[in-house]
This record gives sequence, C-alpha cells and structure tokens, in this order.
Amino acid sequence: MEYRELDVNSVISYLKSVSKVMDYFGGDDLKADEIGDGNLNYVYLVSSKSDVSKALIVKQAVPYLRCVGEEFALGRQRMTYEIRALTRFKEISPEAVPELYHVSEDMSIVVMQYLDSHVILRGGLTSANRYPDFSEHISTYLAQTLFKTSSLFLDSTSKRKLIDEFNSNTELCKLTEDFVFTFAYMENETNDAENVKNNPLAQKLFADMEFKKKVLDLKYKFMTASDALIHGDLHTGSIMLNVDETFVIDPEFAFVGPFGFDIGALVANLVNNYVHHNIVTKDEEFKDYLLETIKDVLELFSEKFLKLWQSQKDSALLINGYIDDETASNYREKFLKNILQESIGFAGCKMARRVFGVAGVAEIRGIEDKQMRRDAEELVLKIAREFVMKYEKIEKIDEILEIVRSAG
Ligand code: ADP
Ligand code: SR1
Ligand code: MG
Repeated sequence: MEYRELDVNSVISYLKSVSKVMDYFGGDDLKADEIGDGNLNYVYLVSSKSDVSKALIVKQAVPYLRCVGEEFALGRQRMTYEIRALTRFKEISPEAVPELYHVSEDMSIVVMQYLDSHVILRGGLTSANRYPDFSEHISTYLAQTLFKTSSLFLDSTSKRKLIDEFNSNTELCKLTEDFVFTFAYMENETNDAENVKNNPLAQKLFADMEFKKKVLDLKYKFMTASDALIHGDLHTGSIMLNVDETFVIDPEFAFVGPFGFDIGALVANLVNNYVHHNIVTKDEEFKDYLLETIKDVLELFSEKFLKLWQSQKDSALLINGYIDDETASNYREKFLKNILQESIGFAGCKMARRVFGVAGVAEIRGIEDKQMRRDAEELVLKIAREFVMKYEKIEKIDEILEIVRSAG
C-alpha cells in the first residue's frame, strides 16, 4: 500500500481494510480522536460509538517533526524502527509492551492496545502519585531487553544481524546527537531563545569547557557503542502505568547502542521530577520516594542483569571454560559497575538538555513562576554537571543519591 497521511476521518476508512482490527470491533460504528501529545507523531484513539470500552490506539509517523512543523523534514521511516523494536521488545518482555494488532511499514503505522487505565509516568509523578511495583517492573524490562539483545546473550551472528536490522535508524540517532549532546550547550537556533537571551546560567553553561569535553566523551560513546538494543528515548513520557502494570511505549529511537543510555534517561527524568518537587511542592516525603525509586531501579537492574548473565552458558563474548569462576565473577562485577557509571554520565546529559534545548519537560519548563523556574533550572544544571563530571568515579548507588540530595 502506498503511504498516505491519515486524519481523524481517513484513519477509520484505513482500519476497515485491516481484518484483525475489524474483528476486534465486531462491526461497530467507529469514531476517532487525535490524542498525541508527543513531539514527533500523530496518535489516534479509535473507539466503538456504542461501547467506548472497545478502543485501540493508532500511531502514524508523518514525514516531518510534529513539534516544529512541516518545515522540519524527518523521514517517516522512523516508524519502521518503532515497529521492529516494539515487536522485539514484546518477545523479550511481553508484560511491558502493549499488544500489537496491526503494523505496516508502508503506511508507517502501528495499531496497538489502548492503555485505558494507565497514565504517563511523568504526569503521575508530578502529581506525587506512587507506583509501588514500578521499580520491580521497569528493572525487569531493562535487564531483560538489555541483556537479551547484547553479546552477553546472543551469538556473534545474531548480534550482528540485530545491528543490521536497527542501525540505519540514522535520522533519530542524529536527533539525539544534536539535541541531547550538542545544541543545548551552545548558541543554536533550535534552543529556547526566550530563556537563553540575557541568561547568565546559559552563558555559564555554554562557556563551560570542562563540562563540554566530558559531554563529548559521552556523545562519542553514544555514537560508537553497540552493546544492546536500546529504546533510545526512555524518559518518563515513554512509560504508561497504573499501580498494577507498567508499559513502555514509543521506541522509535531504538538502535543497538550503549548499555547505559536507557537507564540514564530514566534516572535523569526521575531526578528532574525530584527537582520539580524540591522547588515547587517542597514535598519532602515525595522527594525521598523518588530517590528510593532511583536506588531500587538501579539495584534491581544490577541484580537481575547479573542473574541472567550467571545463568548464561555461552555467548558471543564468553564461552564456558574460558575463565575460572572467580575471575568470571569479578569480571561481571566490574562490567556492571561500568554500566552504572556510564548511565549516570548519560543521565547528566539527558537532564541538562532539557534546560535550554528544543524539547523541554513539563515539570521544569512548565513551571509558571519565573523565579521558581530559574531556580529549578539552576538545580537541574548543578546536578547534571556533577553527574557528567564525576560519573567515572562513582562506586556505589548511594553516591548518586548524595549528589542529588546535597545539591539543593
Ligand atoms: P511520540 O512518538 O509523538 O512521542 P508517543 O508514542 O509518545 O508519541 O504517544 C503520544 C501520546 O499518545 C502519549 O503520551 C500517550 O498520551 C498517548 N499514547 C500513546 N500510546 C498509547 C497507548 N498504547 N495507550 C494509550 N495512550 C497512548
Ligand atoms: C526535536 S526531537 C525532540 C525530542 O523528542 C523525543 O522525545 C526525543 O527525546 C527527542 O530528543
Ligand atoms: Mg513520545
């Protein structure tokens, strides 16, 4: 089928040609609303007119960047990578990925389960809601997806095939290179111009060569490491959950990249939320809850990743009998420490890019009181800088929490 851009009317006629979707709705009359709040794509909620509990999500990529407009061309082929990643992650971590009803690379479209009783994690945390099983769920997702797509699990041929399948996601990798690792730390037309203008905080950041050199190291790691299939944009807007279930959506930035990037994205967004509560609500208990969540996610991830690795006999990296048990155990421990350190370096970049860069986050850029927003931005940059400058020296998770606690 030839690609065409859909709207609230044509999406319904398109779905009429998809038998699995029609079976789901059982001949009911349908209605559609556009509910997308993301930066890149269009998302339609299609539901039965007679029974609104029957509903599906249709997501289509358009050949431009939605948050800027048609003048910012961006290949719709990004949906091809989202489809491949959703499919792969669904196989590996089925409980964390919505049910897929239909995918079409030609139409750059995916039809999936409507998460009707779930909210976006960012909003939930900003409203100080707690999710008791979140750390358990997301650490399982991270350990499973990162381990099972790495050379610690796959054989050499499968790993290289995985790279072939994902590493032409060039446009979105370039977006990250530009917006996470570069433009937000220099004068650039894509930045939040109003905020940059006459702002001493921006001038200080843009002139901070020590910070920028460290960011270059992390950018280089992002550009060259092929550790595992990563989501690539795992901020708290890519997680939908309720107290029972946690789903990861929106993996269009997926590629075979560094182990620490998804973990870092998550930590960064949890810390940004901490900053929001530190400045705006001053809710000490919720701040502690966010720090505990970071600690739990990191600890549980390490435990689960290690367990998967210990039970793996042969892989591209290590075959049975190559080293003795004690050497293997020390090797694994050091390997996991490297992942933790690198995650914190990436977390620093993922926090700092949200201050002056193109895509702000609601809990910081959305703070209405000007002074509070300025204070929040200053604190984000202070913590981000500590993360970026010190990540290679971090030995224990508590040191990360201490950096956050002592900054504000
Ligand atoms: P983008 O790629 O543009 O960032 P997202 O995949 O993040 O798009 O989706 C945008 C929004 O659409 C989400 O923030 C969420 O509100 C809604 N959404 C996406 N997928 C689902 C789903 N399966 N169920 C319910 N809402 C969804
Ligand atoms: C201009 S791209 C904006 C951002 O939106 C996505 O969610 C990614 O984080 C990307 O960097
Ligand atoms: Mg999104």
